[in-house]
Amino acid sequence: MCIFFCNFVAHLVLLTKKMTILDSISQRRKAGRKMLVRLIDPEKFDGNTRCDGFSMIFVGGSTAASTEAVVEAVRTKTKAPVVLFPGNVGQFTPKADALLFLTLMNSRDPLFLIEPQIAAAEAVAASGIETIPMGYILLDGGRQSAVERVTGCKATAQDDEDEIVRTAIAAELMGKKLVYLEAGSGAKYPVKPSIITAVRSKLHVPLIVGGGIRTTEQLAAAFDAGADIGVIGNLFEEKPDEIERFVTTFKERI
Ligand code: 1GP
Repeated sequence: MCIFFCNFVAHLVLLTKKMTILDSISQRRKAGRKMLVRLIDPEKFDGNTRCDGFSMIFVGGSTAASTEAVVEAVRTKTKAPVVLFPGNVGQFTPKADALLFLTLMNSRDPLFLIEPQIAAAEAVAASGIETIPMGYILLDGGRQSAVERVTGCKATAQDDEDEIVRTAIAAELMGKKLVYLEAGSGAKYPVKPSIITAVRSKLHVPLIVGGGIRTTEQLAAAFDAGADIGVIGNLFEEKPDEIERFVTTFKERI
């Protein structure tokens, strides 16, 4: 009798518990669905920035001082979750749905490896925002990225597959719930599908890929190789008309 009652209560708790952003990412992954994310740099946002049609919106940039006004404005333009992808501590706002609490895995500088996390910790914890630990791995995309410029972090060469795979495994072992393979904003070429496949084969958590994706073929190749989430920033800023092509092309997969 108690077993039935306890099970019933447990189910009720599960049903009434609000699904987190991470739950919904994991659920989509299990269902074989992909996610198309638009990255909005707060410094480039204006009233014309299209926010509908995406699985999520990431807000963040390498140099912006804050994100709050943009997060609030994005909210009025879409029902999709708005997730912070911060480039510095000042970009934290409790107004977003979740925060990617990231570690720049290939940095060797405590100023970027641990100090921003400690500086933000109290405000983040007190806000109660959903916080998703993420291992962020910077790869060489053919030109110096803003992340490299700002942090001095050396991007890992894409032909060093073993090092990239080891770094991704280490991220998961450290408790990261997401891994992001980043070729850098405005990269000349995106993350190679072979790298994505190699990392995917060793990873259990969802995999995000971004940087330099400019065609639906490149995004399809990333998805086919095992990326769960594709992030596009520059292309949609430069050519807003491309958004419709991506949304239409991937509507059956996202
Ligand atoms: C940058 O991966 C994102 O952090 C997106 O890159 O702007 O090149 O699409 P792009």
